[in-house]
Amino acid sequence: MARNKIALVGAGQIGGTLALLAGMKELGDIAIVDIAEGVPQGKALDIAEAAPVEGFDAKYSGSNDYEVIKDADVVIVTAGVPRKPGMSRDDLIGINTGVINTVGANIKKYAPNAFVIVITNPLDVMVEVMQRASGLPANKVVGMAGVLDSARFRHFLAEEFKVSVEDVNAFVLGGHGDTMVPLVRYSSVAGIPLPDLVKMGWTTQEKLDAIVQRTRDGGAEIVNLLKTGSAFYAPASSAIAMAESYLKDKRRVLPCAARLDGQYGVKGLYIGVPVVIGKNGVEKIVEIELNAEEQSMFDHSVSAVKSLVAAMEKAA
Ligand code: A3D
Repeated sequence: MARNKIALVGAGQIGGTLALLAGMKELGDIAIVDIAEGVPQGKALDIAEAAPVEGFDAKYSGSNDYEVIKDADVVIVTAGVPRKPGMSRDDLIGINTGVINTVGANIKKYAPNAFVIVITNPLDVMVEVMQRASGLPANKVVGMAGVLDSARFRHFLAEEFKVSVEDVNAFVLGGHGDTMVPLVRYSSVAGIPLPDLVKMGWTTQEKLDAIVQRTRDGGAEIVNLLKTGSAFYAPASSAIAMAESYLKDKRRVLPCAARLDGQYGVKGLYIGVPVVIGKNGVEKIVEIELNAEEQSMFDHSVSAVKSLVAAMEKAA
């Protein structure tokens, strides 16, 4: 039985971490492509040499030629530039649109049956560019952001409550940016919703509001600490969870940037919503009920993403 093939476009900080995690989880063989000469080859060889020590089997190949991604089952895209301190994700739009157009054309040529996960920022717009450039159906092209944003929310909540991260569930909707909508009402500890935990005296509304804001600013917090790039360990873990759900047909319910077709009153726009990921890619978009305040935050996020798409179309 042939192993699955995972292609990684971009061999930078996230790409290298993805390559290690995919191998350690034995998700399949790994092909890495990047324009930087020697980098995909070097990372592929370095990780292949870790495999005997860690005890996993995966074949690694690295190349500057897109042919290496041929017939991949999953393609995870991080090619492009990350932001530096003081930059917003949106400042990356011009340069990364060109990169994603090239990557999309190569996915169309070499891996037209793949499930494609985009990580390059500004996320909600880049996943739109990818779907158009690759011509793949919208259920096979998604963006990674919500798993990361909700992981950050879960981490902060677990610290506040002094409980295991495993018992904290968190929900984040909307675009990946300052307008993201952490949904307090749908987030819980062992099934107990956060508003109930406030009533139970586990935390205060002020502390919860501060955690929500820290979640929104989670990416910038890491950029300011690292100074030379953005987060990469947690983004890589998050994309691997999405790839694993597809490859193993787990049907996990994960927040992803998916193309809406009337759900939440939005049509033809990629934005973060809970989806079921199984062997056909996005198998279902989960539409939850929002109260007036949540709906207004979501609408605000939708307009922010819409104006970015318009800016991308104007620049193209
Ligand atoms: P970095 O370490 O710079 O890696 C990017 C790689 O892309 C580099 O190795 C480049 O050589 C390569 N590259 C550039 N242009 C091309 C091209 N045309 N074809 C192939 N490869 C190319 O960045 P990173 O890994 O830290 O981040 C990658 C992207 O992910 C950036 O756009 C970040 O902003 C984004 N990011 C998104 C999230 C989300 O949650 C959505 C989180 C963190 C980072």
